[in-house]
Amino acid sequence: MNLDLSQQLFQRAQEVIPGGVNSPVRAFKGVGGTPVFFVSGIGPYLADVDGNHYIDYVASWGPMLRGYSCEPVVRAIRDQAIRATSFGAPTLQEIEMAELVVERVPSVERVRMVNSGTEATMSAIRLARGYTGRDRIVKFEGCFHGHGDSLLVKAGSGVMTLGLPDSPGVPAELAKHTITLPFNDIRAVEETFAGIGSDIACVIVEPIAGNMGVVAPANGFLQSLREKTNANGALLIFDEVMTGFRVAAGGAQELYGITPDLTTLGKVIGGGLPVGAFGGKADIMDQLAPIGPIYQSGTLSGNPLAMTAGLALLQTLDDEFYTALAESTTSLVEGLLIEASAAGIDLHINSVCGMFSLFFTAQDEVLSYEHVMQCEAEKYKKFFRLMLENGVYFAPSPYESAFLSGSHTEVEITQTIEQAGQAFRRIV
Ligand code: HOZ
Repeated sequence: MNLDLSQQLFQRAQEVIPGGVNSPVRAFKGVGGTPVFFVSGIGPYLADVDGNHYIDYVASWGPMLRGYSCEPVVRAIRDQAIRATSFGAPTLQEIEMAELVVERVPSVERVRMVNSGTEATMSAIRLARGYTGRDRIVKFEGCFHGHGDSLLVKAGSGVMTLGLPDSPGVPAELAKHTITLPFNDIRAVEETFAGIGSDIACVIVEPIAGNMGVVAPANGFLQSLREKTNANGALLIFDEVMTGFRVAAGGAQELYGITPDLTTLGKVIGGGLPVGAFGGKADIMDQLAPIGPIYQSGTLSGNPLAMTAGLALLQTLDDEFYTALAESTTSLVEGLLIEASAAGIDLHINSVCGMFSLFFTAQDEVLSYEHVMQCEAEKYKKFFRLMLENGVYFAPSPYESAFLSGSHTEVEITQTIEQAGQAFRRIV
């Protein structure tokens, strides 16, 4: 495969952009080689600057739920761009988006728009601290909630990919308020609450972890978080930046039947444009300025371009869509496992409707950061490179989720399984 132009662009980018990228995982440090520079996408396919084509499983890290260049989204963006892209003032579109979120996401009675998942989680943490009058927060190993200071402690995703410990620049005085527990460890949660429960402002969790690869909640884990936070006057925040509108219309909270106090949402609700949101119970959300004392704001928040694009996408997502997405995920996962077994490769795949991760391991289950760290990341790197060379683009890190869209048909799934079979035989 010829990647000459991508290589040239990466050289040029490194002169003016730190590491040549605007988000670390994109630099391919987790998998080696040169990042691919893309020019266009249609459905499940991407095209790069060198004219190569790929079946894509990154989906812009989630939001391309119907694939690239989704017609209603493109039309909505074009029509809105002609009118205006931003006013910094209220619009009808932001009410329609808020109404849609409130209607579909079970725990949300009020919602505020921001511009990224990071902004959403930072704001939700501030709100939880302001509402409870407490400073301490609990998060889980391997869960990534954006790069806000309080949350960049034992975070997954990019920091795992690059093998970085906690980031310099986060004041120790702030980091000391963040308590990190093992994901899916109910006993650790119980012990923590037994010790300092009355100091905890909130527990924040990805209800399905997606930033150490996909790790679903063990039976009873989310329920235990709900019970302990309720009993101790702490808030429960579900970070549904990845899972919102993806694993079900109402996100993971609908799938597992657990109602958090606050929910953070991200890129999906912008249809691929930069958006985030946080929402929850009315009495908590109404503590925000201008009616409450807790401050949060943003010029581009709720801008009509992103709202219109997001609405256009979300309005296409019905029950049939989720049923079909779950079925194609199962069929791809089953095919990959059959090929791995035929090639003599130890492979475990975690998946939940449209999200999946390949763990090269003989472990029967991958339920925690510890389990993830026991997997053979080197094999993922080889797998990634072989798939890329053969026109299939997976996440350039062993610690990210792969994403399927509604535009992946049997054709792409069969081709992916065939390519994977060949790759597995070469990495034994
Ligand atoms: N770690 C991010 C997704 N979970 C990567 C985002 C990006 O590089 O765009």
